[in-house]
Amino acid sequence: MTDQNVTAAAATNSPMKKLKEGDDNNNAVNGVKSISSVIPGWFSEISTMWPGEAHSLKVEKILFQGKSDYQDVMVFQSATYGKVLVLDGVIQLTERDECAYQEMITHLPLCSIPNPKKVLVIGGGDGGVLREVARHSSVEHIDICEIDKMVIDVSKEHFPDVAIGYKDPRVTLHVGDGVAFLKAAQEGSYDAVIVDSSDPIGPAEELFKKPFFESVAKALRPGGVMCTQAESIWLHMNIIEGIVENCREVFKGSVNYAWTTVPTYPSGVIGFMLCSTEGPEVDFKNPINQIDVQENQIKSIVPLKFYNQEIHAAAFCLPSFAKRVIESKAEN
Ligand code: SPM
Repeated sequence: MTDQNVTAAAATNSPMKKLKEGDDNNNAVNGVKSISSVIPGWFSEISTMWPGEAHSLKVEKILFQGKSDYQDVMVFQSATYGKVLVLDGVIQLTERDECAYQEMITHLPLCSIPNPKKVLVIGGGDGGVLREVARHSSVEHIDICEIDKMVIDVSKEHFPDVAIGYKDPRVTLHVGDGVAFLKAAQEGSYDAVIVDSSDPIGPAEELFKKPFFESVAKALRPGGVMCTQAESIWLHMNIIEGIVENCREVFKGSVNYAWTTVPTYPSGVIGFMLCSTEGPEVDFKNPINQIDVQENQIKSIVPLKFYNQEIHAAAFCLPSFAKRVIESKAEN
């Protein structure tokens, strides 16, 4: 394989033609060139964020391709992971393993504080985090601020079991910039803020910077919690170090790193930064809430597939190489 082949396969930022439902993967004219030319008929996730490697999925059918004001959006039917949502060439979720991410990013923070009532989701336009927040009967109000309406619309059409979160009557959707939304938020008004972002290249870049964390901390009540997507210990220790350093300076309560397995994310794992503001102490490693399986306000919601109390506690156990770096930045 030449460098030229790889570059061609990685050209996922180029404008894409919107395809009709059912256009298939063998039609090279209809934009299918965005699918990998490294392995024909497969999607390869190639990025400068994980140089020298590319996880690939066999494509059965491309269901949607479009370009929003912010990014390229694609949905395809894979041979082994169900439907796949891709933004700017990077897999955001697959039907088969999305539970491992959405359940953990939501229940790690919400099971760690007593009676969360008001929750803000930044990003998360697919609705999966909303679906998970909806499992908490103490919650009275859920705001979500997603910048890209195309992600919301495409998710409602192609991922109804994920976007089902929007059906919860406690949800208020704000389409707009999460950074601006948080700046304008009332001080001390949220019990929890969940930042379900894409990677720090593209529209989500600001969500990894210190001023953003300062806005989050300001919007939280004393002893309120944030959980944010915090990349992979195998690929991004430098990014993680920066996040931990910033969070340690901003959040005066607990600062902990947890992780989960997501087979279709690069390196197969992804982490979360969990922080609390000064106030009632939060022990993230020992969950205090059970999820009430009987009381979902959305009737057809699927049962939990991944999260349980044991995996909650285990998520904070770090391999030694990561522990050394993370704990030198954050001692808890
Ligand atoms: N609600 C699901 C949205 C997913 N948001 C996170 C996506 C991260 C994708 N990149 C993973 C790269 C790991 N280093």
